[in-house]
Amino acid sequence: MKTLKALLFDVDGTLADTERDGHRIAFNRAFTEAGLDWHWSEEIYGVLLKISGGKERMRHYLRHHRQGDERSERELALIPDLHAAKNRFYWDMLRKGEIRLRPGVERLLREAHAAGLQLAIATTTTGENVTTLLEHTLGPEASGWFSLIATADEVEDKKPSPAVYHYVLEHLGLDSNECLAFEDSENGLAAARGAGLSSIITVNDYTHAGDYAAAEWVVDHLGEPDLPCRVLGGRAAARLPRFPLVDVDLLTKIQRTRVRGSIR
Ligand code: XBP
Ligand code: MG
Repeated sequence: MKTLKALLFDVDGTLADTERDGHRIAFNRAFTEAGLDWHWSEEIYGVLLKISGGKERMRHYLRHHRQGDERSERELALIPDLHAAKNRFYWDMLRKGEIRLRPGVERLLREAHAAGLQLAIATTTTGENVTTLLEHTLGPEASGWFSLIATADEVEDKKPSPAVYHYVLEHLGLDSNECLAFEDSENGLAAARGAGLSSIITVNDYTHAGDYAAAEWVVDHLGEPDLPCRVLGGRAAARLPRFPLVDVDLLTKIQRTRVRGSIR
């Protein structure tokens, strides 16, 4: 029987609330620095988040939110520089410790690593954003806990494309039945599912209203001993009701139940 061998983690919104209080702020700083009158409110950013990828998101904003603006075509050419500036501002926030990991993330990473499970990252953001986040939340050695960090630097097609998950499975040499994915959004769930993976969804303020019926387990966060998670749904939820937090024991049960086919 296939056993659980690896946990695959999305980054933005899953490891940390990097969107509203991280990338969004950094985008706005880049816009101001460039002398642009663009501003992404919390509300508009929630709409724009349906588009994966910061450059793609800016392109979408220009095409769909500033239609009729004759400057838009000229401004499209600014996107690569704006994206680089956004990342500089974002790294600055990470280095200052302004973005923390979500509840249970460090606990689960440490527990899984100690239990001999492989860890991998599957994200649509770029590599330096991931390594800087890991370094400034978990310490300089934390990137080394991961067998593979797969990002937009390696895989061009962004979620909901399953490409990044296919890349991870291929490079780890694992079957989708031997892994579980951690995601926070509909795009992320679709990407994981497209690669045949089961997912645990930790929703956040931007993603809680999504449709996660196809996920195994949907929670508000991974949970801590003094901060139990709230189970919001998922196909395994009714069968495994007594888990106050997401740990290796629970994940092993979810994976076994899935492989035996008793949930599907
Ligand atoms: C989230 C994204 C990214 C980030 C910004 O990726 O869609 O675009 O919002 O990062 P994931 P970039 O949830 O897969 O981690 O500017 O580097 O795209
Ligand atoms: Mg995400």
